[in-house]
Amino acid sequence: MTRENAVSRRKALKVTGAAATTALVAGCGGGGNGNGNGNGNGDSNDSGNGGGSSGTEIEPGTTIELDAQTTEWTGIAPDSIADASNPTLILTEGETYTIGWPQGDGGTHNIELRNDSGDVVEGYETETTNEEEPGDSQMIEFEATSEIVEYVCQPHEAQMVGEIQVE
Ligand SMILES: [Cu+2]
Repeated sequence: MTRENAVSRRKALKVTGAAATTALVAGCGGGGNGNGNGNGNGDSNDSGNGGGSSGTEIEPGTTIELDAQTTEWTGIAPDSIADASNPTLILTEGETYTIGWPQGDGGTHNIELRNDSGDVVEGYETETTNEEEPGDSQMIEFEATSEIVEYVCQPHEAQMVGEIQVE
């Protein structure tokens, strides 16, 4: 199983279906021809990606809802990110999504999508507000591009920050 760790995290996340095959091949050592059929994929979700580094694939068109807590973004929807702290989102390049926070803790928050230089991408940002139920005013519709690497609350950028991986 150590061989599996050599696979880059990104690739491991991307090819969950093939992961079983990879492990099977790795297990064959030098002698085998590695043509196992790898037909079991029932365990491909959640089991292999330990720690806080795993991401969640989000269906194109999904509205991603977060709860703006001063200490973190807490996932609300879809169910696959419910209750997760600063969930890592895996999106498909060129597809459209909506992200934002329909509820918060009354602190002053916004949401913005940033590139790896820390700059807002394509004007994808909202005005800060301390409303607890800001509704659509804190929702952003955006196209997933490889430029986008994280979603951030500007006033709490050290705590309220989550990774976006576009593939
Ligand atoms: Cu905030």
